[in-house]
Amino acid sequence: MQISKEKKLEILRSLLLSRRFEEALTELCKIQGKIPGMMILCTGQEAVGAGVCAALQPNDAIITNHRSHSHLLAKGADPKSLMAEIFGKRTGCNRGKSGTLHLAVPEINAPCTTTVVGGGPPIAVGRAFAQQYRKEKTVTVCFIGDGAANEGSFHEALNLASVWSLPVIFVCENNLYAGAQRYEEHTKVKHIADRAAGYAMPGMVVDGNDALEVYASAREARVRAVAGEGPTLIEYKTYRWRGHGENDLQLYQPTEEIAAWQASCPIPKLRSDMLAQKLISAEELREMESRIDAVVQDAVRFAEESPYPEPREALEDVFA
Ligand SMILES: Cc1ncc(C[n+]2csc(CCOP(=O)(O)OP(=O)(O)O)c2C)c(N)n1
Repeated sequence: MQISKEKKLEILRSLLLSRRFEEALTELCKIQGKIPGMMILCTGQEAVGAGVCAALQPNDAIITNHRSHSHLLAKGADPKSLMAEIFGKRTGCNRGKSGTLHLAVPEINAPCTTTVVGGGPPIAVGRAFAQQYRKEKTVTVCFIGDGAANEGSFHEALNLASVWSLPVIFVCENNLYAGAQRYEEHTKVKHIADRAAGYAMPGMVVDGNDALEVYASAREARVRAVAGEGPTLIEYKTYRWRGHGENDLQLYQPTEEIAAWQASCPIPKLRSDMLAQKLISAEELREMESRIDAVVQDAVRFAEESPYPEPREALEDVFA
């Protein structure tokens, strides 16, 4: 598949932004009391969010999970309001009510993050049904982990999406672990994507650390979905470099395994390919990186300087 220079630049920018954003969070988390709640990072697996979202249009929706930062940034969330939300500040995208685990950014069609494992697929089916009913030429992407693919809700959602030919793309980020459980301990099939056959939909197994492969596969699934040909299940093989959360000592992840996956980091791969093909010069790359550093520093400053909500604000924007 031909991928334009502009698209490759967009994907590289998105990868770098997500990595820098989470590097900042990794450091901030070490300061006691700085960031409330549990911190769950997607460092190492950013190529999935970057590649998939680069294949989407603004009106396409994403339903994401607890490991959401790269998905939301790649879909176009404002780093400042995302960072402020993660800090629990009033200027955050959810006015400090969601924190990092329940981020919602409706203006980019990311209406909900669900941390209920397997909670996303039924919601995505509902969203895709609405898109089909309104005859929109749009799709919904549902991001889940490998552990979520063992929840009953995942199977029911795939079945219904298939029966109704819904424009939904189920994206499984297989990062080899669900909490502290290794893939082989919780799943017998070699590939999660093998399960697509049971629902008469295409299943794809793709290198999740190759951002361009990710983009190409998601684009193919999107073309099918908007043509009315129904859902696709794509499994991206990747790896999380950090623990399940930042409080996790990762004792169950062999250090050699982490090092091996770090050696196939998606960023240097795309960066060196683009340099070799003269799609970007070393100078332009340095400029891009320093612009992204500045965006992240600005976001952190904004979050730090923003006020916390007042206690009474807890009662605003709630249904009852
Ligand atoms: C229904 C439900 N069961 C258990 C949990 C606790 N929990 C949170 S994340 C997680 C692991 C999920 O693994 P996976 O789906 O592979 O996603 P990953 O964390 O690897 O991105 C578990 C068990 C939960 N949030 N919801």
